Amino acid sequence: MIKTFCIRSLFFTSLTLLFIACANEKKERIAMPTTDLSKASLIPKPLKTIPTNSAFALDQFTAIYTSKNATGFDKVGTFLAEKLKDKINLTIPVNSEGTNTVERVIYINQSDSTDLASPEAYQLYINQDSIIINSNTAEGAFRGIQTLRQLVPLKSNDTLALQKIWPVPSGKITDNPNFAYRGSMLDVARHFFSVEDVKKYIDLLAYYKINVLHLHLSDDQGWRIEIKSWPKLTEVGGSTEVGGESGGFYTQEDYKEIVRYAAERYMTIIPEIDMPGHTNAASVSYPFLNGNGKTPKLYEGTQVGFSTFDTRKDTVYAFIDDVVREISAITPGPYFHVGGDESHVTKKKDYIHFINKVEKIVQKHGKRMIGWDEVAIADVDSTSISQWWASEENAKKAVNKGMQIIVSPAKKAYLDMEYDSLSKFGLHWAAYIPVDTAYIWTPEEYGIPLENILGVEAPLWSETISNIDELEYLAFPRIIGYSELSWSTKENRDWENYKVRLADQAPFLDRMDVKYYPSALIDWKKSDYTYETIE
Ligand code: NAG
Repeated sequence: MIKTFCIRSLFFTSLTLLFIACANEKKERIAMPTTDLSKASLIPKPLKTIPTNSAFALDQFTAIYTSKNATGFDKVGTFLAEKLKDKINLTIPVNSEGTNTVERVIYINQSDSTDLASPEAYQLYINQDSIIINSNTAEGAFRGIQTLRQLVPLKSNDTLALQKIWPVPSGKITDNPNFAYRGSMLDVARHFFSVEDVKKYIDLLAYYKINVLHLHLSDDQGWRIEIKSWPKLTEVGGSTEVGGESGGFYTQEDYKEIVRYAAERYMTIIPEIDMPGHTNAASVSYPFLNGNGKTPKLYEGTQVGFSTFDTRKDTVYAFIDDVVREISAITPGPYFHVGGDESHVTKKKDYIHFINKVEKIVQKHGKRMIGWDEVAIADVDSTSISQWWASEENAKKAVNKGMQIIVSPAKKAYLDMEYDSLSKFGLHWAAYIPVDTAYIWTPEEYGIPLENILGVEAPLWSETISNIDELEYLAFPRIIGYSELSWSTKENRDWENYKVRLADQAPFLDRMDVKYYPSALIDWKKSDYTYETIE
């Protein structure tokens, strides 16, 4: 028999949480299975996990309460309720008052503990009758509920299933990311991806606590974002893509929608306009931009390094100023990526002059410049950031300039590299990157001092993929490993242990209709103890 008790009052303050519940009858405990939270297939692996070997009974008598007057916490609660509804079709009220059927509560509580000083830190306490997520910020709470989502079983055992109870393993998790920057890049220039596709990718990344999506918005083959002062960029430059399909572009409203959607998931969007090389599509639209004085044709191939802006013309910088201004105005994040890679036909001194000038433009519009590792040969500021992808020498130059570095070694972290010689999509100029190679490395092993490492990013170039299924084939499951590489400490990472947890992601990925590269998840042994199906 289900007993009820009433919630008399519920007060949150920044310091304490006061919850007074009174049972109008003595409660009978539902027999919960013995669990072992430390064996749950969580990715990325939390910093510390202490199991207490019982379980929280998630059912229709559960409610979510969030700290009052704490910015963003109510939305985090609603997000959790929506995701639970999607996963197990259970409707859980959020901050509803006056219900007398609540037996168990999930609190999402703003704390001011100094232990949780870093913005993404959280604690997750799972007891028999309550779950408490503590964090100082809504961002930390959001990361915490991703962990909780992974702990809710899709199915429970027969008896509990009959009672519509989903047992959540009990214990205490204390968590905090190792690196603040955990990203993926999507090349929407070689092949265009719709707003819906990008949103799906964002959703998947957020589940694994990735907090940056870098959009490569321009290249030789396409210009993908509306610039109101230079409309031909998209009218002409957005009209095609690799292979000659019709391309596409984001209106500024589309882009704002992507930014809003990402922000709801505490993810920063970084726009990239690649220059002075990789600029054929811009120069087709406005031929004065071109460094060789000729009017180029639209390009549908996959070569790199043949185009450049004219780095000596003032009108080129006036153009760049407009582009950076318009994009910066609709980008709340602190970064603007200027590309800077493979400018093979730009003279070195022109390249340096160009990057120096463009850095000032980016700063004038209130952003921090990021560039591919080549930018370190210019006189860049220590506040700018180098994305190391190829040259160790350039990485050293960046370190000597005091710059922070995003670690994206093509040999390990390029999602467009083939898994092996049988891969359906991808390239292999840097390496074949099977799922284990993608995971078994550390961002620190390349001699970049730890204090210079901002984080890790896995770029997905799109020369060989043209739809979301193909994108997912290259990204999944390797991106899940990059999330652990950037969130979890070195001590907490172990391939054999990870491999089992990764295999346990299959039910989630299937439910999300992700067309992942299969062998890793199908062939490998899943854990005996998967929380997708507690037996
Ligand atoms: C590099 C290019 C990129 C290309 C990719 C393919 C960088 C920074 N530049 O040659 O334009 O799509 O490889 O793997 O990666």
